Amino acid sequence: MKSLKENGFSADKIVENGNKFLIGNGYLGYRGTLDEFTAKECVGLNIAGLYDGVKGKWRETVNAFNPFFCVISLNGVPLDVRGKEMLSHEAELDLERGLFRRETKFLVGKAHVTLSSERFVSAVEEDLLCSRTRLTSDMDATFFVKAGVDPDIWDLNGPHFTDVESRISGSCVEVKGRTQELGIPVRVACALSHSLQNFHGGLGEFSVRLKAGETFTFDRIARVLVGEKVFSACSYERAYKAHTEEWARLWLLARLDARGDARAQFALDYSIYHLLILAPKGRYSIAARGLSGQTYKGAVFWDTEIFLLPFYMEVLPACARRLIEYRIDTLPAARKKAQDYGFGGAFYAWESQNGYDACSDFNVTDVFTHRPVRTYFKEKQIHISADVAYAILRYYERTNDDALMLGGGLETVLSCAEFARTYSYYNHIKGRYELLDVIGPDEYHERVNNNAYTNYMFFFTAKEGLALAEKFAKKYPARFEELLLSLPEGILQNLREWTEKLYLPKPDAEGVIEQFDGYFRLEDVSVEKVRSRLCHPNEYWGGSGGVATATRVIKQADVIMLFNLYPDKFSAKLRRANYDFYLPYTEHGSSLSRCSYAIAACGIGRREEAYAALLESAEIDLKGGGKQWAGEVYIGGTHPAASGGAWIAATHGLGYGRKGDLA
Ligand code: IFM
Repeated sequence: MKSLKENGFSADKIVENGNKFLIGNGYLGYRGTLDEFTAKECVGLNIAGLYDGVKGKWRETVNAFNPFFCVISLNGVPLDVRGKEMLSHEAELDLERGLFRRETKFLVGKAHVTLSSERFVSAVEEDLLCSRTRLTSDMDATFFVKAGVDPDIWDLNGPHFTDVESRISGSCVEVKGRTQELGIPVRVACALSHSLQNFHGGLGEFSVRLKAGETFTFDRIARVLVGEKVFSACSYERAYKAHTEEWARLWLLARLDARGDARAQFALDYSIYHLLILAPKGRYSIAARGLSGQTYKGAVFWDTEIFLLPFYMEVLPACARRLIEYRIDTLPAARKKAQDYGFGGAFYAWESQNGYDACSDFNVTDVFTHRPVRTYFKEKQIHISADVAYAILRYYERTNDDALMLGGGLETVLSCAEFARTYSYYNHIKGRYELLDVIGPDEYHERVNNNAYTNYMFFFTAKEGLALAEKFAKKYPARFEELLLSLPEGILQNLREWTEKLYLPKPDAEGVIEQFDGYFRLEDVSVEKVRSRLCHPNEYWGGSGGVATATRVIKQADVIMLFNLYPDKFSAKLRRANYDFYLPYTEHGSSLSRCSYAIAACGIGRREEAYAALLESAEIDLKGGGKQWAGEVYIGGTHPAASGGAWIAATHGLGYGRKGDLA
């Protein structure tokens, strides 16, 4: 019953629809492209947690070889949506079953031909994906089918494979290669229901003679095999049954009822679909653009902990645990990053690739000079460690999972607090600790002092971490003593003293908390005015010389985020004052922003504003919204954080309300 359908074909929408019609299973994501498309049309089969770097380029996730390439021709005319012969075309994303379908009608000579295909990435077996193609004609005809595993794949910063080889054995085709950087073997093997001839470079062909009205069916069962895994085939029907049964189970757990509001219902269903196709199956996490491609290097940001985790905690707790484990697993890397910069504790990667910080020193390219622009996200967006700790604390609050806390959770929280303590300066004149030279969630203002979000978040991290330490010391004294051995001596006492003296910016006379020291002194100008100063539509607004840098205009919710995460620590009056103050200055240049305001609006009784922002967030990928460029860097793809944020607003905001706050 729930389906996204689109009629007609427009070449301009190829990239957008690749995102919009994405299918996946947490590990693999197959873009919503058509069978006859190749790398040029951004066909992508993205693998979670598998990274490769090509010399001189950004390291990013790897796209596997394409097992579903297929071009069918009649009398030398390819059945291709882009040809003159195309009569009608419909693409469908079946949200209920996690299936992509297309049906295209062609007129070739006098023959009316219908080509339909359906594909899914198995919700049960992480390396499995299946496709079924059907062909009918109203006249007797002989078709030529070209298919196999296409080694020509889309990459932003590839090619990622060397030693690419293909082979065929019976009706099973295989293309294999090794990743350039680490030499990891990756094979895509595909069992076809018809044997290929003239096999070359992963592709081959066969012909099929059809009588008028007869249907030809062509199945492909493929696996993406990383490392030394072996291929095993199965029937399309069996895989389909297991897959659709699992989707039925997932929807039983995840379904939300929008009470007859069809638009909100569909937008939420679509958001939930995207969250379900990202649910991790192994020890990897969720990238900022999900499995839609290599944007943002396929790296994991704070998006996962702050915007996605709540969904998994409620709907798929085992996945939530995996997301937390990912951060525990990468604690050694976070400790190393802290050490490399001269600090203690754990400084998490701003853009994590299995712990390695993929964030470049030059994350944006200037549209005028085409030169890389120095950004300081990696060194200064220290709030990432507080965000990781926050996620662990909320997970524990929800689950009471003592084993996880003893198995690294508590150590991580305390290490994150310790990092902030060692990062801070003691201001001898003011008699307080300060966090200087940081970047808050609003990335347009770099290297600021005492960002309210950052200071408060670390304060709460330390406070909550200490309270838990006390609890665990009593409950598991021997284990706790052992745990202390992996932490710096005196950590608990040091953190206690630090929290007492850490500077927490207080509201001004109007009840507004200044985003960072000196923010109120910046040019008081509207978002529209700043926009009017742009000389190029893709110009970067922040950094040292951006149009927003010297103004109050912010990229995304910042102080407001703090209230969303700790609503009970700040009165509704205060939250209202800050919402009214900061909203007009917010450009929403990040897809994390609208949903943050939706959540905030829920908490202060602004139901209509909340509803509008929730819809904007939930519909971002339906409408192909969100910025596509940061300077000259492509940042398009799906927006999981917006989906997760919309879900939070719907369930914790509009759905249930917040304690005593809704007017
Ligand atoms: O994590 C976000 C960040 O807050 C804003 N820039 C994009 C990142 C990935 O979504």
